[in-house]
Amino acid sequence: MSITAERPKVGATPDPSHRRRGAIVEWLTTTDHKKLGVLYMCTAFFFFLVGGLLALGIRLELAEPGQQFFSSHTYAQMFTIHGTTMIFLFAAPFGLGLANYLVPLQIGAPDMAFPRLNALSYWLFAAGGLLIFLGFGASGGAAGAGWTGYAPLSEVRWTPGAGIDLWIIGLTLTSISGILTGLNLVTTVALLRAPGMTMWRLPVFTWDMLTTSVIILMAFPPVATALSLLLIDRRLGGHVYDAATGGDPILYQHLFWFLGHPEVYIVILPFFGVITEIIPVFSRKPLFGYFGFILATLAIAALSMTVWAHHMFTTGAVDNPFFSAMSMMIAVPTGVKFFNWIFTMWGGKISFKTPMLFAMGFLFNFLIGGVTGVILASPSIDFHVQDTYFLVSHFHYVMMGGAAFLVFAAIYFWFPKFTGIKLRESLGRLTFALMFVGFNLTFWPQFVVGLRGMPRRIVDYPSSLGYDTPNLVSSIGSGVLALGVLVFLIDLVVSLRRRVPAGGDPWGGYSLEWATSSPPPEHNFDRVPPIRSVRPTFDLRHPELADPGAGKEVSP
Ligand code: HEM
Ligand SMILES: [Cu+2]
Repeated sequence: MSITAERPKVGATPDPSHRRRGAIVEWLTTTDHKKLGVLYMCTAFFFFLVGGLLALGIRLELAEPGQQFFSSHTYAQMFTIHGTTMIFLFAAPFGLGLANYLVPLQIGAPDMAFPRLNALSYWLFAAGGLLIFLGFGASGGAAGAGWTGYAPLSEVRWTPGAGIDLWIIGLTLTSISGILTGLNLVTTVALLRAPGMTMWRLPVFTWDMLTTSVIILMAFPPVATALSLLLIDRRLGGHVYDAATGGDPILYQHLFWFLGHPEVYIVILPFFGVITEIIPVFSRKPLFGYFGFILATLAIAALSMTVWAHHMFTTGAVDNPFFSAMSMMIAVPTGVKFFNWIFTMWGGKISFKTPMLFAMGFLFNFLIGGVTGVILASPSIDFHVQDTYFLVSHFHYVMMGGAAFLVFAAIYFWFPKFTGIKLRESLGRLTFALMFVGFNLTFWPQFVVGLRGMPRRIVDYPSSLGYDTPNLVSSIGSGVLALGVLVFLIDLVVSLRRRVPAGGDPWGGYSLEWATSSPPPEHNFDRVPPIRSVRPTFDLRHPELADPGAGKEVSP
């Protein structure tokens, strides 16, 4: 099947400034999934840098006891906007951006099902992010009620400024954006797969994005509802969360965490997909247990909708044993995935390139994040460490050591596909080393201070409680981590300046995106290769090795 179309030749544009303006307009008005994917990823990464600067400010303040740099009011805005940015404007949208770029390529489609809706999603996300940051210019400053925005703290009586209103509207826009992208991805995978691309031949990343999209469709509407009701309370005289007039603040927590917990999986599942694309390629082996992996993904998705109230153990208003048991059960399918990854590497010819280094760093960090999660799922322990740095460290092991490490793995792996050029391997390894050491230096001490009782969300702490040394180590670690990110930015600049062409398939990839040029043409494929297994590009390279059973149709 050929879907080549000659692009109409546009007459030569003589004036370079005219051409540059033309290129800018083209990017701003694009509906091409690859361009939108790049816009998403660049915007999300920009938010990572801004959120990271806020984190450095926080660590600067906490390096020593005594209040040195920020008022408690400013500090509250910093951790709130840091958390909000990292979760809603960086980690989740980066996964969606990657999906925008990769899913149509991986299934052999020319674009997403609804290209214009796709552009709308991106612009809603960008506008939402902008609104949240505009809060810094509002009277009373940006939102400061934590990334969870719990009522009644976020009610107008306690936080009257416009920062929270902008935060609510901004988050609602990003929620709508997420819902539209979810719809688009589900439709694309359902309807636009190339001939031969059955469901059981979908690359794991695409499977994980399909699953993530379904979670998005279930979890985002409740949070948009929670936030809209909060806005009604704040500005239109509602009393939904106001206990004094018959409202219920616990309702806010239910609605928020009905999204909030699945959000963790909206963040992490795309990156489970990323690592599962990377490990087989760099182990020179097919994925161990494809079916088991997909089933585990579906099980995680289903369970993730049933655990939200483990964030509410201490309210006394939920069924703790039920939510504890469901939370612990998630460890089982997650453990299945760990075995998938480890047995794929087992006996493989591992090549320790930068994407693989980040993937292995993830395995270490995420294991610690996961195990401490099971510990926290026990209500009797949670009662002790709720709202301490133990929890802060736990979720950073999942989000930063987990998801963000795989953002870097994904960038190093697919950058050659996006741009046609390679990043520098030496700088990549240095980035990894600094980030791995810096990350663990930052967050391991937080387990220690957490167990010693240090609460989160405080601008200062007394010096007599054993908090000083771990906090200092943690702040130094965050500097090392930042240095790692800086080396990455240098790598970007150096590689874009002195270009080393990558070719269509620099790593010996397995999935369909490696079968087209780098970057791919506007319509993605001049020819979609025959798809007879989960590794069509591998089959193309090694017809002699193609799985003898691979020609058989496996019905979806
Ligand atoms: C770049 C490295 C990072 C550092 C050094 C860092 C540091 C911190 C610190 C010290 C706090 C605690 C503030 C407090 O409770 O007083 C915090 C809170 C938080 N961080 Fe990070 N963080 C980083 C990356 C991330 C990432 C990648 C995510 C998520 C994807 C994230 C999500 C959060 C959230 C949700 C909070 C809670 C905010 C709140 O209490 O409302 N962080 N971070
Ligand atoms: Cu949770």
